[in-house]
Amino acid sequence: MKAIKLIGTTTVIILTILSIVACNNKDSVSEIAYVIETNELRLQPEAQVITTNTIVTQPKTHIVEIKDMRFQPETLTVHKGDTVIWLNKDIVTHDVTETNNTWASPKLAKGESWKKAITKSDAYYCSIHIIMKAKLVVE
Ligand SMILES: [Cu+2]
Repeated sequence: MKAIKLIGTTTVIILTILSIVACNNKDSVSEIAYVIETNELRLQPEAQVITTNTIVTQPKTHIVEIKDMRFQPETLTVHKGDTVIWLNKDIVTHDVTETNNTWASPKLAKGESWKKAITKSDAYYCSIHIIMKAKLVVE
């Protein structure tokens, strides 16, 4: 019984739509189209809230003086992204060479300087005077 009733209801709906379309009235057709369109389920994307606890600090510039055959300070603590300038204040030429030779400055004569942005902790030395050793600590 339920199936027959359902078929009957469906037939009534179809006949109603057909009779509206049969009118050949453009307004009626577009009204049907409009109703169908507004019955679509539209999902709105949910807003995403992203929380970060990162504290942004401006990169700093540090100076390591090379004098009296030493890097001063011999241990320098920096933040990742900081720049270090090595300034040769000795009367002899020095350089700044990473212990594993991953980077190195050119030879620095008296009064010359060289700078590098620091991304990780590294030990370095002067390849001209290998007893001159120092290190950068990134915290
Ligand atoms: Cu040196």
